[in-house]
Amino acid sequence: MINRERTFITFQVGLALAALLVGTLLGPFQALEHSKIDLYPLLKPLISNYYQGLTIHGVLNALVFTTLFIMGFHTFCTINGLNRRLKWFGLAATGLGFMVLGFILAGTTMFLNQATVLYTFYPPMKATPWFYIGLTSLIVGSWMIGWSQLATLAEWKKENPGVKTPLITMGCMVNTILWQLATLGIGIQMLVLVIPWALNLTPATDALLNRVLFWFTGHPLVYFWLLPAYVSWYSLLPRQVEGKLFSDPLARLSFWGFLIFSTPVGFHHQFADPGVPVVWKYIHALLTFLVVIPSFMTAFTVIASLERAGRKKGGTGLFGWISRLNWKNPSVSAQLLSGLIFFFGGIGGIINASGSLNLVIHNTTWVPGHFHLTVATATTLTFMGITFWLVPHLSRKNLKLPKIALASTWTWFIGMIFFSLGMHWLGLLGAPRRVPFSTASYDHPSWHLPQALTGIGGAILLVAATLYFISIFATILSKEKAAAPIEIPIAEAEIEPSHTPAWLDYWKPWIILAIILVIIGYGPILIQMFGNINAVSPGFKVW
Ligand code: HAS
Repeated sequence: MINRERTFITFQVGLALAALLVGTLLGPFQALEHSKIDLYPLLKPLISNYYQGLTIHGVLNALVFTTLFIMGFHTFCTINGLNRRLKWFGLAATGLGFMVLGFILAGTTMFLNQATVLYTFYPPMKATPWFYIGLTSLIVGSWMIGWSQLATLAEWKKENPGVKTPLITMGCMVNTILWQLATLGIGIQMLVLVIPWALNLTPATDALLNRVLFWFTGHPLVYFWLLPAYVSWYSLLPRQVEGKLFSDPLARLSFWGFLIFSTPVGFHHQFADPGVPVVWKYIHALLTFLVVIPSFMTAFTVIASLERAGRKKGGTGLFGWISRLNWKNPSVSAQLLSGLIFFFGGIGGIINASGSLNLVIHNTTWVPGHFHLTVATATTLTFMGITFWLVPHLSRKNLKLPKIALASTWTWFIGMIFFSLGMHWLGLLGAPRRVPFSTASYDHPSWHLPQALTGIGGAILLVAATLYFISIFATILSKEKAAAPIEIPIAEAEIEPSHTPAWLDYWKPWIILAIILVIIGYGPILIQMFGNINAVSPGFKVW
Protein backbone atom coordinates (compact mmCIF):
# COMPACT_ATOMS: atom_id res chain seq x y z
CA MET A 1 0.00 0.00 0.00
CA ILE A 2 1.20 3.49 -0.84
CA ASN A 3 2.36 5.59 2.15
CA ARG A 4 -0.12 8.38 1.45
CA GLU A 5 -3.11 6.01 1.71
CA ARG A 6 -1.55 4.16 4.65
CA THR A 7 -1.24 7.40 6.63
CA PHE A 8 -4.78 8.43 5.68
CA ILE A 9 -6.28 5.15 6.87
CA THR A 10 -4.06 5.00 9.97
CA PHE A 11 -5.27 8.45 10.97
CA GLN A 12 -8.94 7.47 10.68
CA VAL A 13 -8.54 4.19 12.53
CA GLY A 14 -6.40 5.89 15.20
CA LEU A 15 -8.98 8.63 15.79
CA ALA A 16 -11.77 6.06 15.83
CA LEU A 17 -9.96 4.08 18.53
CA ALA A 18 -9.38 7.28 20.53
CA ALA A 19 -13.15 7.91 20.48
CA LEU A 20 -13.78 4.29 21.46
CA LEU A 21 -11.29 4.53 24.32
CA VAL A 22 -13.07 7.48 25.95
CA GLY A 23 -16.58 6.36 25.01
CA THR A 24 -16.22 2.77 26.09
CA LEU A 25 -14.55 3.54 29.42
CA LEU A 26 -17.66 5.52 30.38
CA GLY A 27 -19.82 2.44 29.71
CA PRO A 28 -19.12 0.79 33.08
CA PHE A 29 -20.19 4.01 34.82
CA GLN A 30 -23.57 3.65 33.12
CA ALA A 31 -23.84 -0.04 33.89
CA LEU A 32 -22.90 0.40 37.54
CA GLU A 33 -25.30 3.31 37.82
CA HIS A 34 -28.00 0.94 36.61
CA SER A 35 -27.14 -1.32 39.53
CA LYS A 36 -27.47 1.69 41.84
CA ILE A 37 -23.74 2.31 42.27
CA ASP A 38 -23.21 5.91 41.26
CA LEU A 39 -19.51 6.47 40.53
CA TYR A 40 -20.07 9.67 38.56
CA PRO A 41 -18.99 11.86 41.52
CA LEU A 42 -15.47 10.44 40.90
CA LEU A 43 -15.44 12.08 37.48
CA LYS A 44 -16.28 15.60 38.71
CA PRO A 45 -15.57 18.26 37.47
CA LEU A 46 -14.98 16.60 34.08
CA ILE A 47 -18.43 15.02 33.95
CA SER A 48 -21.06 16.34 36.28
CA ASN A 49 -24.00 13.97 35.93
CA TYR A 50 -25.44 10.74 34.54
CA TYR A 51 -26.96 12.37 31.45
CA GLN A 52 -23.74 14.09 30.45
CA GLY A 53 -21.91 10.77 30.79
CA LEU A 54 -24.58 8.96 28.78
CA THR A 55 -24.42 11.56 26.01
CA ILE A 56 -20.63 11.33 25.73
CA HIS A 57 -20.79 7.52 25.83
CA GLY A 58 -23.45 7.35 23.10
CA VAL A 59 -22.07 10.01 20.76
CA LEU A 60 -18.43 8.93 20.92
CA ASN A 61 -19.16 5.22 20.56
CA ALA A 62 -22.19 5.11 18.30
CA LEU A 63 -21.54 8.13 16.07
CA VAL A 64 -17.86 9.10 16.13
CA PHE A 65 -16.01 5.77 16.58
CA THR A 66 -18.20 3.92 14.11
CA THR A 67 -18.18 6.56 11.36
CA LEU A 68 -14.42 7.14 11.51
CA PHE A 69 -13.59 3.44 11.66
CA ILE A 70 -15.96 2.58 8.84
CA MET A 71 -14.58 5.32 6.60
CA GLY A 72 -11.03 4.05 7.21
CA PHE A 73 -12.04 0.41 6.66
CA HIS A 74 -13.98 1.26 3.49
CA THR A 75 -11.00 3.13 2.10
CA PHE A 76 -8.76 0.19 2.96
CA CYS A 77 -11.05 -2.32 1.27
CA THR A 78 -11.54 -0.12 -1.79
CA ILE A 79 -7.89 0.40 -2.59
CA ASN A 80 -6.78 -3.10 -1.64
CA GLY A 81 -9.72 -4.85 -3.33
CA LEU A 82 -9.22 -2.87 -6.53
CA ASN A 83 -5.47 -2.70 -6.13
CA ARG A 84 -5.18 1.00 -6.96
CA ARG A 85 -4.71 4.39 -5.35
CA LEU A 86 -7.53 6.48 -3.97
CA LYS A 87 -8.96 8.87 -6.56
CA TRP A 88 -9.65 12.50 -5.64
CA PHE A 89 -7.34 12.17 -2.65
CA GLY A 90 -7.53 15.92 -1.94
CA LEU A 91 -11.30 15.65 -1.51
CA ALA A 92 -10.91 12.67 0.81
CA ALA A 93 -8.28 14.51 2.87
CA THR A 94 -10.60 17.54 3.12
CA GLY A 95 -13.36 15.17 4.21
CA LEU A 96 -11.12 13.83 6.94
CA GLY A 97 -10.46 17.43 8.02
CA PHE A 98 -14.24 17.96 8.36
CA MET A 99 -14.53 14.77 10.37
CA VAL A 100 -11.75 15.83 12.73
CA LEU A 101 -13.41 19.22 13.16
CA GLY A 102 -16.69 17.48 13.88
CA PHE A 103 -15.07 15.22 16.45
CA ILE A 104 -13.47 18.21 18.21
CA LEU A 105 -16.65 20.33 18.22
CA ALA A 106 -18.97 17.54 19.35
CA GLY A 107 -16.44 16.29 21.93
CA THR A 108 -15.71 19.72 23.40
CA THR A 109 -19.32 20.83 23.68
CA MET A 110 -20.29 17.58 25.38
CA PHE A 111 -17.45 17.80 27.89
CA LEU A 112 -18.35 21.45 28.56
CA ASN A 113 -21.86 20.21 29.40
CA GLN A 114 -23.39 22.35 26.68
CA ALA A 115 -24.84 19.47 24.73
CA THR A 116 -26.34 16.99 27.17
CA VAL A 117 -29.04 15.92 24.72
CA LEU A 118 -28.13 12.21 24.30
CA TYR A 119 -27.06 10.64 21.03
CA THR A 120 -30.51 11.01 19.49
CA PHE A 121 -30.56 14.78 20.31
CA TYR A 122 -34.36 14.97 20.07
CA PRO A 123 -35.60 18.59 19.93
CA PRO A 124 -37.03 20.42 21.79
CA MET A 125 -34.01 19.62 23.99
CA LYS A 126 -31.58 22.22 22.74
CA ALA A 127 -27.79 22.10 22.76
CA THR A 128 -25.30 24.76 21.72
CA PRO A 129 -25.27 25.16 17.90
CA TRP A 130 -21.62 24.06 17.86
CA PHE A 131 -22.65 20.54 18.83
CA TYR A 132 -24.98 20.22 15.83
CA ILE A 133 -22.45 21.91 13.55
CA GLY A 134 -19.88 19.37 14.78
CA LEU A 135 -22.11 16.39 14.00
CA THR A 136 -22.99 17.86 10.60
CA SER A 137 -19.32 18.37 9.86
CA LEU A 138 -18.65 14.72 10.77
CA ILE A 139 -21.29 13.58 8.29
CA VAL A 140 -20.27 15.99 5.50
CA GLY A 141 -16.67 14.78 5.89
CA SER A 142 -17.79 11.17 5.58
CA TRP A 143 -19.71 12.05 2.39
CA MET A 144 -16.56 13.49 0.84
CA ILE A 145 -14.49 10.44 1.70
CA GLY A 146 -17.31 8.31 0.27
CA TRP A 147 -17.33 10.26 -3.02
CA SER A 148 -13.62 9.68 -3.36
CA GLN A 149 -14.08 5.92 -2.79
CA LEU A 150 -16.92 5.80 -5.32
CA ALA A 151 -14.82 7.70 -7.88
CA THR A 152 -12.07 5.11 -7.41
CA LEU A 153 -14.56 2.33 -8.04
CA ALA A 154 -16.04 4.09 -11.10
CA GLU A 155 -12.59 4.47 -12.64
CA TRP A 156 -11.80 0.81 -12.01
CA LYS A 157 -15.09 -0.30 -13.52
CA LYS A 158 -14.43 1.76 -16.64
CA GLU A 159 -11.05 0.07 -17.07
CA ASN A 160 -12.37 -3.43 -16.28
CA PRO A 161 -15.64 -3.87 -18.17
CA GLY A 162 -17.35 -7.18 -17.44
CA VAL A 163 -15.10 -8.02 -14.47
CA LYS A 164 -16.96 -8.55 -11.18
CA THR A 165 -16.21 -5.99 -8.52
CA PRO A 166 -14.20 -7.77 -5.79
CA LEU A 167 -16.63 -8.69 -3.02
CA ILE A 168 -14.66 -6.88 -0.33
CA THR A 169 -14.94 -3.62 -2.28
CA MET A 170 -18.49 -4.24 -3.42
CA GLY A 171 -19.80 -4.71 0.15
CA CYS A 172 -18.10 -1.53 1.38
CA MET A 173 -19.24 0.56 -1.57
CA VAL A 174 -22.85 -0.60 -1.24
CA ASN A 175 -22.56 0.59 2.36
CA THR A 176 -21.15 3.93 1.20
CA ILE A 177 -24.14 4.40 -1.13
CA LEU A 178 -26.51 3.33 1.65
CA TRP A 179 -24.90 5.99 3.86
CA GLN A 180 -25.22 8.75 1.26
CA LEU A 181 -28.91 7.94 0.80
CA ALA A 182 -29.67 7.44 4.49
CA THR A 183 -28.03 10.64 5.72
CA LEU A 184 -30.30 12.79 3.54
CA GLY A 185 -32.76 12.69 6.45
CA ILE A 186 -30.37 13.96 9.10
CA GLY A 187 -28.80 16.37 6.58
CA ILE A 188 -32.19 18.04 6.00
CA GLN A 189 -32.96 17.93 9.71
CA MET A 190 -29.71 19.66 10.62
CA LEU A 191 -29.57 22.24 7.85
CA VAL A 192 -33.27 23.15 7.59
CA LEU A 193 -34.57 22.66 11.12
CA VAL A 194 -32.01 22.22 13.88
CA ILE A 195 -29.08 24.52 13.14
CA PRO A 196 -31.22 27.61 12.29
CA TRP A 197 -33.23 26.94 15.47
CA ALA A 198 -30.13 26.42 17.62
CA LEU A 199 -28.74 29.68 16.24
CA ASN A 200 -32.04 31.38 17.23
CA LEU A 201 -32.75 32.25 13.58
CA THR A 202 -36.09 30.48 13.96
CA PRO A 203 -37.94 30.80 17.28
CA ALA A 204 -39.40 27.29 17.45
CA THR A 205 -39.22 23.89 15.82
CA ASP A 206 -41.45 20.95 14.94
CA ALA A 207 -40.54 18.16 17.35
CA LEU A 208 -42.31 15.37 15.45
CA LEU A 209 -40.85 16.28 12.08
CA ASN A 210 -37.42 16.30 13.70
CA ARG A 211 -37.95 12.79 14.99
CA VAL A 212 -39.17 11.57 11.61
CA LEU A 213 -36.11 12.98 9.84
CA PHE A 214 -33.82 11.63 12.55
CA TRP A 215 -35.16 8.08 12.17
CA PHE A 216 -35.04 8.37 8.38
CA THR A 217 -31.30 8.22 8.98
CA GLY A 218 -31.38 6.45 12.33
CA HIS A 219 -32.37 3.01 11.18
CA PRO A 220 -30.24 2.63 8.05
CA LEU A 221 -27.50 3.93 10.35
CA VAL A 222 -27.63 0.58 12.14
CA TYR A 223 -26.98 -1.25 8.86
CA PHE A 224 -24.21 1.20 8.08
CA TRP A 225 -22.66 -0.07 11.33
CA LEU A 226 -23.41 -3.70 10.53
CA LEU A 227 -22.32 -4.05 6.90
CA PRO A 228 -18.55 -3.62 7.46
CA ALA A 229 -18.84 -6.49 9.98
CA TYR A 230 -20.62 -8.53 7.30
CA VAL A 231 -17.89 -7.59 4.80
CA SER A 232 -15.39 -9.06 7.24
CA TRP A 233 -17.47 -12.19 7.92
CA TYR A 234 -17.90 -12.84 4.19
CA SER A 235 -14.62 -11.68 2.72
CA LEU A 236 -12.01 -12.23 5.42
CA LEU A 237 -13.20 -14.64 8.11
CA PRO A 238 -13.42 -17.71 5.80
CA ARG A 239 -9.74 -17.29 4.95
CA GLN A 240 -8.86 -16.76 8.61
CA VAL A 241 -10.37 -20.17 9.40
CA GLU A 242 -8.55 -21.68 6.41
CA GLY A 243 -11.69 -22.12 4.35
CA LYS A 244 -13.50 -20.42 1.48
CA LEU A 245 -16.61 -18.32 1.08
CA PHE A 246 -19.51 -20.73 0.52
CA SER A 247 -21.43 -18.58 -1.97
CA ASP A 248 -20.32 -15.38 -3.68
CA PRO A 249 -23.77 -14.73 -5.28
CA LEU A 250 -25.62 -15.05 -1.96
CA ALA A 251 -23.20 -12.62 -0.34
CA ARG A 252 -23.75 -10.05 -3.10
CA LEU A 253 -27.52 -10.50 -3.04
CA SER A 254 -27.60 -9.85 0.68
CA PHE A 255 -25.67 -6.56 0.26
CA TRP A 256 -28.16 -5.42 -2.37
CA GLY A 257 -31.00 -6.46 -0.07
CA PHE A 258 -29.65 -4.12 2.58
CA LEU A 259 -29.37 -1.26 0.13
CA ILE A 260 -32.97 -1.47 -1.01
CA PHE A 261 -34.72 -2.29 2.25
CA SER A 262 -32.77 -0.55 5.00
CA THR A 263 -33.93 3.06 4.61
CA PRO A 264 -37.77 3.09 4.42
CA VAL A 265 -38.20 1.48 7.86
CA GLY A 266 -37.63 4.34 10.33
CA PHE A 267 -41.18 4.42 11.70
CA HIS A 268 -40.53 1.20 13.58
CA HIS A 269 -38.75 3.48 16.05
CA GLN A 270 -41.90 5.58 16.24
CA PHE A 271 -44.65 3.01 16.73
CA ALA A 272 -45.56 4.84 19.94
CA ASP A 273 -45.39 8.37 18.46
CA PRO A 274 -48.72 10.11 18.05
CA GLY A 275 -48.92 12.11 14.83
CA VAL A 276 -47.59 9.40 12.50
CA PRO A 277 -50.56 7.84 10.66
CA VAL A 278 -50.89 4.18 11.51
CA VAL A 279 -50.78 3.07 7.85
CA TRP A 280 -47.18 4.33 7.61
CA LYS A 281 -46.28 2.40 10.71
CA TYR A 282 -47.64 -0.77 9.08
CA ILE A 283 -45.76 -0.12 5.81
CA HIS A 284 -42.48 0.39 7.66
CA ALA A 285 -43.11 -2.66 9.88
CA LEU A 286 -43.55 -4.78 6.74
CA LEU A 287 -40.36 -3.44 5.18
CA THR A 288 -38.53 -4.08 8.48
CA PHE A 289 -39.39 -7.76 8.17
CA LEU A 290 -38.00 -7.71 4.62
CA VAL A 291 -34.68 -6.24 5.79
CA VAL A 292 -34.31 -9.21 8.14
CA ILE A 293 -33.99 -11.58 5.15
CA PRO A 294 -30.45 -10.49 4.11
CA SER A 295 -29.34 -11.15 7.68
CA PHE A 296 -30.77 -14.67 7.59
CA MET A 297 -29.00 -15.17 4.24
CA THR A 298 -25.80 -13.98 5.89
CA ALA A 299 -26.24 -16.36 8.82
CA PHE A 300 -26.68 -19.23 6.33
CA THR A 301 -23.76 -18.35 4.05
CA VAL A 302 -21.25 -17.48 6.77
CA ILE A 303 -22.08 -20.51 8.92
CA ALA A 304 -21.89 -22.75 5.82
CA SER A 305 -18.43 -21.32 5.05
CA LEU A 306 -17.33 -21.95 8.64
CA GLU A 307 -18.77 -25.45 8.74
CA ARG A 308 -17.01 -26.49 5.54
CA ALA A 309 -13.73 -25.10 6.85
CA GLY A 310 -14.14 -26.91 10.17
CA ARG A 311 -15.02 -30.20 8.50
CA LYS A 312 -12.04 -29.93 6.14
CA LYS A 313 -9.90 -29.77 9.26
CA GLY A 314 -11.36 -32.98 10.66
CA GLY A 315 -14.42 -31.73 12.54
CA THR A 316 -17.17 -34.38 12.66
CA GLY A 317 -20.70 -34.74 13.98
CA LEU A 318 -23.32 -32.04 14.12
CA PHE A 319 -21.19 -29.46 15.91
CA GLY A 320 -17.68 -31.00 15.95
CA TRP A 321 -16.50 -28.59 13.24
CA ILE A 322 -16.97 -25.60 15.55
CA SER A 323 -14.01 -26.51 17.76
CA ARG A 324 -11.71 -26.63 14.66
CA LEU A 325 -12.13 -22.96 13.84
CA ASN A 326 -8.82 -21.29 14.86
CA TRP A 327 -10.32 -20.06 18.10
CA LYS A 328 -6.82 -19.18 19.32
CA ASN A 329 -6.57 -16.39 16.77
CA PRO A 330 -8.07 -13.33 18.57
CA SER A 331 -9.33 -11.89 15.28
CA VAL A 332 -11.25 -15.10 14.59
CA SER A 333 -12.62 -15.51 18.10
CA ALA A 334 -13.79 -11.86 18.11
CA GLN A 335 -15.79 -12.42 14.94
CA LEU A 336 -17.22 -15.81 15.88
CA LEU A 337 -18.32 -14.51 19.27
CA SER A 338 -19.80 -11.44 17.60
CA GLY A 339 -21.84 -13.66 15.29
CA LEU A 340 -23.07 -15.80 18.17
CA ILE A 341 -24.18 -12.74 20.12
CA PHE A 342 -25.75 -11.18 17.03
CA PHE A 343 -28.01 -14.14 16.64
CA PHE A 344 -29.75 -13.14 19.87
CA GLY A 345 -29.57 -9.41 19.12
CA GLY A 346 -31.23 -10.05 15.76
CA ILE A 347 -34.04 -12.12 17.25
CA GLY A 348 -34.60 -9.27 19.73
CA GLY A 349 -34.80 -6.91 16.74
CA ILE A 350 -37.58 -8.98 15.22
CA ILE A 351 -39.47 -8.74 18.52
CA ASN A 352 -38.98 -4.95 18.49
CA ALA A 353 -40.33 -4.74 14.96
CA SER A 354 -43.61 -6.44 15.86
CA GLY A 355 -46.00 -3.55 16.56
CA SER A 356 -47.79 -5.11 19.53
CA LEU A 357 -44.65 -6.48 21.20
CA ASN A 358 -42.90 -3.17 20.64
CA LEU A 359 -45.43 -1.52 22.96
CA VAL A 360 -44.18 -3.77 25.76
CA ILE A 361 -40.50 -2.97 25.37
CA HIS A 362 -40.43 0.54 23.87
CA ASN A 363 -38.51 3.06 25.99
CA THR A 364 -37.51 0.36 28.48
CA THR A 365 -34.00 -0.90 29.21
CA TRP A 366 -34.76 -3.76 26.77
CA VAL A 367 -33.82 -1.38 23.91
CA PRO A 368 -30.26 -0.61 25.13
CA GLY A 369 -30.06 -4.36 25.89
CA HIS A 370 -30.83 -4.98 22.20
CA PHE A 371 -28.36 -2.49 20.84
CA HIS A 372 -25.51 -3.65 23.04
CA LEU A 373 -25.84 -7.06 21.41
CA THR A 374 -25.92 -5.50 17.95
CA VAL A 375 -23.84 -2.35 17.61
CA ALA A 376 -21.82 -2.77 20.80
CA THR A 377 -20.97 -6.41 20.04
CA ALA A 378 -21.71 -7.61 16.50
CA THR A 379 -20.23 -4.39 15.17
CA THR A 380 -17.73 -3.29 17.82
CA LEU A 381 -16.29 -6.69 18.70
CA THR A 382 -15.94 -7.47 14.99
CA PHE A 383 -14.15 -4.14 14.48
CA MET A 384 -11.88 -5.03 17.40
CA GLY A 385 -11.22 -8.36 15.67
CA ILE A 386 -10.38 -6.52 12.45
CA THR A 387 -7.89 -4.30 14.28
CA PHE A 388 -6.00 -7.38 15.46
CA TRP A 389 -4.68 -7.75 11.90
CA LEU A 390 -5.31 -4.24 10.53
CA VAL A 391 -3.26 -2.37 13.16
CA PRO A 392 -0.29 -4.76 12.62
CA HIS A 393 -0.73 -4.41 8.86
CA LEU A 394 -0.75 -0.61 8.99
CA SER A 395 2.05 -0.32 11.54
CA ARG A 396 4.10 -3.17 9.99
CA LYS A 397 4.45 -4.73 13.46
CA ASN A 398 3.24 -8.08 14.77
CA LEU A 399 0.31 -8.09 17.17
CA LYS A 400 1.72 -7.88 20.67
CA LEU A 401 0.29 -9.82 23.62
CA PRO A 402 -2.02 -12.02 21.50
CA LYS A 403 -3.18 -13.94 24.58
CA ILE A 404 -4.31 -10.69 26.19
CA ALA A 405 -6.06 -9.81 22.92
CA LEU A 406 -7.76 -13.21 22.96
CA ALA A 407 -8.80 -12.73 26.58
CA SER A 408 -10.31 -9.36 25.66
CA THR A 409 -12.63 -11.01 23.12
CA TRP A 410 -13.91 -13.58 25.60
CA THR A 411 -14.34 -11.08 28.44
CA TRP A 412 -16.24 -8.77 26.07
CA PHE A 413 -18.49 -11.69 25.11
CA ILE A 414 -19.11 -12.76 28.72
CA GLY A 415 -19.53 -9.19 29.96
CA MET A 416 -22.05 -8.47 27.26
CA ILE A 417 -24.05 -11.61 28.09
CA PHE A 418 -24.41 -10.46 31.72
CA PHE A 419 -25.08 -6.85 30.76
CA SER A 420 -27.63 -7.56 28.07
CA LEU A 421 -29.39 -10.27 30.02
CA GLY A 422 -29.83 -7.79 32.87
CA MET A 423 -31.03 -5.00 30.58
CA HIS A 424 -33.50 -7.17 28.61
CA TRP A 425 -34.89 -8.65 31.83
CA LEU A 426 -35.21 -5.26 33.49
CA GLY A 427 -37.00 -3.96 30.41
CA LEU A 428 -39.56 -6.77 30.57
CA LEU A 429 -40.17 -5.78 34.18
CA GLY A 430 -40.99 -2.28 32.98
CA ALA A 431 -37.82 -0.42 33.95
CA PRO A 432 -37.52 2.70 31.78
CA ARG A 433 -34.40 3.41 29.72
CA ARG A 434 -32.39 6.63 30.12
CA VAL A 435 -33.06 7.20 33.80
CA PRO A 436 -30.62 7.34 36.73
CA PHE A 437 -31.54 4.30 38.83
CA SER A 438 -29.40 5.43 41.74
CA THR A 439 -32.06 8.01 42.57
CA ALA A 440 -34.87 6.72 44.75
CA SER A 441 -37.62 7.53 42.23
CA TYR A 442 -36.77 4.57 40.01
CA ASP A 443 -36.92 1.41 42.04
CA HIS A 444 -38.78 -1.86 42.40
CA PRO A 445 -37.72 -4.95 44.39
CA SER A 446 -38.13 -7.21 41.31
CA TRP A 447 -35.53 -5.13 39.49
CA HIS A 448 -32.67 -5.78 41.91
CA LEU A 449 -31.37 -9.08 40.49
CA PRO A 450 -31.28 -7.97 36.84
CA GLN A 451 -29.76 -4.68 37.99
CA ALA A 452 -26.98 -6.63 39.70
CA LEU A 453 -26.38 -8.65 36.49
CA THR A 454 -26.16 -5.40 34.51
CA GLY A 455 -23.57 -3.99 36.91
CA ILE A 456 -21.50 -7.21 36.89
CA GLY A 457 -21.60 -7.15 33.08
CA GLY A 458 -20.35 -3.56 33.07
CA ALA A 459 -17.46 -4.43 35.38
CA ILE A 460 -16.43 -7.38 33.16
CA LEU A 461 -16.64 -5.12 30.10
CA LEU A 462 -14.26 -2.68 31.78
CA VAL A 463 -11.75 -5.53 32.08
CA ALA A 464 -12.36 -6.46 28.42
CA ALA A 465 -11.80 -2.92 27.13
CA THR A 466 -8.66 -2.56 29.26
CA LEU A 467 -7.20 -5.82 27.93
CA TYR A 468 -8.03 -4.80 24.36
CA PHE A 469 -6.30 -1.44 24.62
CA ILE A 470 -3.28 -2.98 26.40
CA SER A 471 -2.73 -5.26 23.41
CA ILE A 472 -3.32 -2.50 20.84
CA PHE A 473 -1.07 0.03 22.61
CA ALA A 474 1.64 -2.63 23.10
CA THR A 475 1.55 -3.24 19.34
CA ILE A 476 1.63 0.42 18.38
CA LEU A 477 4.39 1.28 20.87
CA SER A 478 6.53 -1.76 20.09
CA LYS A 479 9.84 -0.96 18.41
CA GLU A 480 10.11 -4.31 16.60
CA LYS A 481 9.17 -4.32 12.93
CA ALA A 482 7.58 -7.50 11.52
CA ALA A 483 9.97 -9.70 9.55
CA ALA A 484 7.52 -9.99 6.64
CA PRO A 485 4.58 -7.83 5.51
CA ILE A 486 1.40 -8.70 7.40
CA GLU A 487 -1.05 -10.17 4.92
CA ILE A 488 -4.62 -9.09 4.35
CA PRO A 489 -6.64 -12.29 4.78
CA ILE A 490 -8.91 -11.96 1.74
CA ALA A 491 -10.90 -15.15 1.20
CA GLU A 492 -11.54 -16.88 -2.10
CA ALA A 493 -15.03 -18.09 -2.98
CA GLU A 494 -15.70 -21.81 -3.48
CA ILE A 495 -16.95 -21.00 -6.97
CA GLU A 496 -15.07 -18.24 -8.79
CA PRO A 497 -16.95 -14.87 -8.87
CA SER A 498 -16.71 -14.95 -12.68
CA HIS A 499 -19.55 -17.55 -12.49
CA THR A 500 -21.70 -15.22 -10.38
CA PRO A 501 -24.69 -13.93 -12.41
CA ALA A 502 -23.87 -10.60 -14.07
CA TRP A 503 -27.01 -8.88 -12.69
CA LEU A 504 -25.50 -9.08 -9.22
CA ASP A 505 -22.88 -6.61 -10.37
CA TYR A 506 -25.21 -4.16 -12.15
CA TRP A 507 -25.21 -1.17 -9.84
CA LYS A 508 -27.72 1.25 -11.38
CA PRO A 509 -30.92 -0.86 -11.15
CA TRP A 510 -30.34 -1.61 -7.46
CA ILE A 511 -29.61 2.03 -6.65
CA ILE A 512 -32.70 3.18 -8.57
CA LEU A 513 -34.82 0.57 -6.79
CA ALA A 514 -33.51 1.79 -3.43
CA ILE A 515 -34.36 5.40 -4.29
CA ILE A 516 -37.86 4.41 -5.48
CA LEU A 517 -38.55 2.56 -2.24
CA VAL A 518 -37.39 5.55 -0.20
CA ILE A 519 -39.68 7.81 -2.21
CA ILE A 520 -42.61 5.43 -1.64
CA GLY A 521 -41.76 4.89 2.02
CA TYR A 522 -41.22 8.52 2.95
CA GLY A 523 -42.31 10.81 0.08
CA PRO A 524 -46.05 11.27 0.80
CA ILE A 525 -45.70 11.54 4.57
CA LEU A 526 -42.84 14.04 4.38
CA ILE A 527 -44.72 16.18 1.83
CA GLN A 528 -47.69 16.15 4.19
CA MET A 529 -45.58 16.99 7.26
CA PHE A 530 -43.61 19.78 5.59
CA GLY A 531 -46.93 21.13 4.20
CA ASN A 532 -48.43 21.32 7.71
CA ILE A 533 -45.29 22.21 9.61
CA ASN A 534 -46.04 22.60 13.29
CA ALA A 535 -43.10 24.67 14.56
CA VAL A 536 -44.32 25.44 18.07
CA SER A 537 -41.57 24.08 20.33
CA PRO A 538 -39.08 26.54 21.77
CA GLY A 539 -35.78 25.01 22.94
CA PHE A 540 -35.36 23.58 26.43
CA LYS A 541 -32.18 23.08 28.39
CA VAL A 542 -33.19 20.25 30.70
CA TRP A 543 -29.86 19.60 32.39
FE1 HAS B 1 -32.35 -2.68 16.08
C1 HAS B 1 -33.81 -0.29 18.10
C2 HAS B 1 -35.43 -3.67 14.99
C3 HAS B 1 -30.88 -4.95 13.93
C4 HAS B 1 -29.30 -1.16 16.58
N1 HAS B 1 -31.69 -1.03 17.15
C5 HAS B 1 -32.44 -0.21 17.93
C6 HAS B 1 -31.61 0.79 18.53
C7 HAS B 1 -30.33 0.56 18.05
C8 HAS B 1 -30.40 -0.60 17.20
C9 HAS B 1 -29.09 1.40 18.33
O1 HAS B 1 -38.30 -2.61 15.06
C10 HAS B 1 -32.04 1.84 19.53
C11 HAS B 1 -32.27 3.19 18.96
C12 HAS B 1 -32.67 4.14 20.07
O2 HAS B 1 -31.76 4.65 20.75
O3 HAS B 1 -33.87 4.33 20.30
N2 HAS B 1 -33.03 -4.09 14.77
C13 HAS B 1 -34.32 -4.34 14.49
C14 HAS B 1 -34.42 -5.45 13.54
C15 HAS B 1 -33.12 -5.82 13.26
C16 HAS B 1 -32.26 -4.94 14.01
C17 HAS B 1 -35.65 -6.07 12.98
N3 HAS B 1 -30.46 -3.00 15.41
C18 HAS B 1 -30.08 -3.97 14.51
C19 HAS B 1 -28.68 -3.85 14.23
C20 HAS B 1 -28.23 -2.78 14.99
C21 HAS B 1 -29.37 -2.27 15.71
C22 HAS B 1 -27.92 -4.72 13.29
C23 HAS B 1 -26.87 -2.18 15.10
C24 HAS B 1 -25.79 -2.63 14.51
N4 HAS B 1 -34.25 -2.10 16.49
C25 HAS B 1 -35.37 -2.60 15.91
C26 HAS B 1 -36.54 -1.86 16.38
C27 HAS B 1 -36.08 -0.90 17.26
C28 HAS B 1 -34.64 -1.07 17.32
C29 HAS B 1 -37.95 -2.05 16.01
C30 HAS B 1 -36.91 0.15 18.01
C31 HAS B 1 -37.16 -0.28 19.41
C32 HAS B 1 -37.88 0.81 20.17
O4 HAS B 1 -39.10 0.66 20.37
O5 HAS B 1 -37.28 1.81 20.56
C33 HAS B 1 -32.73 -6.91 12.26
O6 HAS B 1 -32.02 -6.35 11.20
C34 HAS B 1 -31.98 -8.04 12.88
C35 HAS B 1 -31.80 -9.20 11.91
C36 HAS B 1 -30.75 -10.14 12.39
C37 HAS B 1 -30.87 -11.44 12.56
C38 HAS B 1 -29.70 -12.26 13.09
C39 HAS B 1 -29.00 -13.09 12.02
C40 HAS B 1 -27.83 -13.76 12.63
C41 HAS B 1 -26.54 -13.71 12.15
C42 HAS B 1 -25.46 -14.35 12.96
C43 HAS B 1 -24.76 -15.50 12.25
C44 HAS B 1 -23.80 -16.16 13.17
C45 HAS B 1 -22.48 -16.35 12.94
C46 HAS B 1 -21.60 -16.92 14.01
C47 HAS B 1 -21.82 -15.95 11.68
C48 HAS B 1 -32.12 -12.16 12.26
C49 HAS B 1 -26.19 -13.04 10.89
C50 HAS B 1 -21.38 -18.37 13.88
C51 HAS B 1 -20.48 -18.75 14.98
C52 HAS B 1 -20.21 -20.01 15.30
C53 HAS B 1 -19.30 -20.28 16.44
C54 HAS B 1 -20.79 -21.13 14.60
